[in-house]
This record gives sequence, C-alpha cells and structure tokens, in this order.
Amino acid sequence: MTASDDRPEGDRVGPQAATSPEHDELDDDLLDDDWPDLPADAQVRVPEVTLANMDFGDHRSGFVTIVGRPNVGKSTLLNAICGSKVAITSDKPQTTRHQIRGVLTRRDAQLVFVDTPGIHKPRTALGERLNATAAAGLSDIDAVILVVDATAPIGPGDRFVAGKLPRSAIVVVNKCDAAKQDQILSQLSEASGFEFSAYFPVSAQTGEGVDALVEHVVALMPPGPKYYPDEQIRDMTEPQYVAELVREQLLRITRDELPHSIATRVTEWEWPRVRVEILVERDSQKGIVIGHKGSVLKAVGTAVRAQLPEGVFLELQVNVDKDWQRRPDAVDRLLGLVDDDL
Ligand SMILES: Nc1nc2c(ncn2[C@@H]2O[C@H](COP(=O)(O)OP(=O)(O)OP(=O)(O)O)[C@@H](O)[C@H]2O)c(=O)[nH]1
Ligand SMILES: [Mg+2]
Repeated sequence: MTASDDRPEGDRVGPQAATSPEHDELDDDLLDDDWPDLPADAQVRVPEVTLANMDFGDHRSGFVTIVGRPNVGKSTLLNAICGSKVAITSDKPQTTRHQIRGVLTRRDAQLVFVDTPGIHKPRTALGERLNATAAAGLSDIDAVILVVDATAPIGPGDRFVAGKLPRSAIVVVNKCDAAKQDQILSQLSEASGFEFSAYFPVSAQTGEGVDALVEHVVALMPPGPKYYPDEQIRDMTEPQYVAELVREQLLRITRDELPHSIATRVTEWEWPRVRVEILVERDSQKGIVIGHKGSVLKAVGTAVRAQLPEGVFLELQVNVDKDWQRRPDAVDRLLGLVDDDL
C-alpha cells in the first residue's frame, strides 16, 4: 500500500516510485542503480489541481513519510508521534516490512505519518522489496522526515538516503537520550551538510523533542480534510496487526540471521479464536522458534495476548517455507500477513 492509495486522483504528484537497494553492511556499496529516479519535487502537492475550491477553514492535513537506514528508530518515532503503538519495533535491523500509517488527529489538523522499511543494501528478494516499499513511500506526500541515529556517525548509508530526498526534507537526529551533548551537536552539524529545511534533536524513546517536531510539521501542512475518522490511529487490519505483534515478540528472542527468516501470517480469524502461522526458512530454525518444550512459543503467546482484548485464544503454529526470503513469489505471499483464503 502506498500513501497515494486512498487520495483523490487529482491529488497525486509524481510517478509511483519503485525500486530496490539488505542487511548488516548497511552503509557500504549502496548503488544508485539500486534506486529508481525520484521526482525532485516528490513531496510537493499541487493545491490548484487538488481539492480545489474547497474550504477547510483552519484545518490542515497531509501525509508525512518517515525514512532512514534500518534501526535508527523510525517506527519508535511514529509511535511517539501518534502517542500509541502503531508499528512494531525491535533492536534488529529491518523490522518494518511495510508502509505503516499512523494517524495523528488534533482539533486543528490531521497528519498521516507513513513509516517505511529501513533502506539498505539488498541481498535477497525480501531486501529488494523492503527498499522498493520505502521508495514508494516518497511519492505523493506533503513532507518527508529523514531519521538519523545520534549514537552512530552519519555514514554512507545515511548519505545515500539523504541524496534521494528533496531539499524540503526535515532531519530528525534520534536517540538523543543515549548520546552525549557534544555527540548530538556534531551529528546536527554533520547533518546540516545535507542542506535540508530543518533539524530536530529528538528522543523517540523518552518523547523529548517530539512535540516541537510535530508542531513544525503541522505548520507545513496545507489546508485539507480529515482522511481518517477521529478515533483511528493505524491503517492496518486487526489480523495484520496481530501477525506483526507475533513477529515483534519473535524478534526479541532471536539472533543473527533468524530475525530475517521469520514471517508471520494469520491463518484463522474466528474471534476470539486466532491462529498465526510462523514461517521459518530451515528445519534447524524451527526448534529455536518453538523452544525447549515449547517455551519460546509460550512466552511469545503470553506477550502478544497481553496486548489484545481479554479472552483471545491464540494458537501459534511453526512451519518451514524453504528459503522464502529469496523467492519473490513467497515474499509476495508472506508479506500479506494474512492467509489469502481468509
Ligand atoms: N535509546 C534510544 N533507543 C531508541 C530510540 N528510538 C528507537 N530506539 C531503539 O532503536 C531500536 C530500533 O528502533 P526501531 O524503531 O525499530 O527502528 P527502525 O528505524 O524502525 O528500524 P527498521 O524498521 O528495522 O528500519 C529499538 O531497539 C528501539 O528501542 C531512542 O530515542 N533512544
Ligand atoms: Mg521500523
């Protein structure tokens, strides 16, 4: 899904970007060939063509995409902005696999923040898909936020992403709670080399700096309608969200390559009875995910149930889908999060 899916036709700007650049070597060897050409004005709407002649009074609205390398805290920032859990987070890179929309509704404005997968050098069909999803999130939006990590030097990976963004981009230096003052200053100074429009030191974890960022972004939004009902905070179905919650818990307990090998999808949704299938790539991974006498699955189930309405009966099933990460057809199917037959 892209930010443009449910906007009025005339409200779209620029071609839908599609792409590519995967894991641990996050910074090196990102090639321009791995990235589609984005329109220089990808973030600029054309008010006279769109929503023309409509009077929204003082109400502002718009779409704001959050991009950056993996693990810099994009999803944590989305949750902090929305004041509620919208996206799953983890300390493993490439946690986010979709565009995740979080909605911030205030009296004077409604902003739709679009969290994206971390941009990295791809090694697999999954990695390519993640980058394409992130790139597509840069089309038809009103503002873009580039998140960099205050605790790690700005590297080629950050520069690669920055090089794809328009000058109007806003830089967020995140994880300031974990950085020393001089580190934060030097990150800000380094980031100023991008020559973007604004720079915000923030801690998505503590919330420090987030209000100032939000105020700034609201002021940039054009007059516009509400795109979502007041009470909606995330644009994801409940089954999709539950599949993500299960993966989030698995990410907490797995290491090395295993996090990338895990996919989750809901195969039964007869509330309160929910079955989630956990896919791994090899037989050897199955035992790790199940744990001794089922201990891992039990812990995962308990943690997920604690986040769902009382009374849910959650069944977790582990299966092997050999090397799914490298097979585009399997990536397509598994990124759906919900069984096709549901
Ligand atoms: N100390 C500190 N840690 C943070 C902060 N924001 C995020 N983190 C941690 O950084 C790690 C990555 O956070 P995510 O929000 O999942 O990062 P992401 O950029 O969405 O990562 P991908 O989805 O993999 O691209 C997690 O362990 C977070 O708890 C922050 O402000 N301070
Ligand atoms: Mg994320």
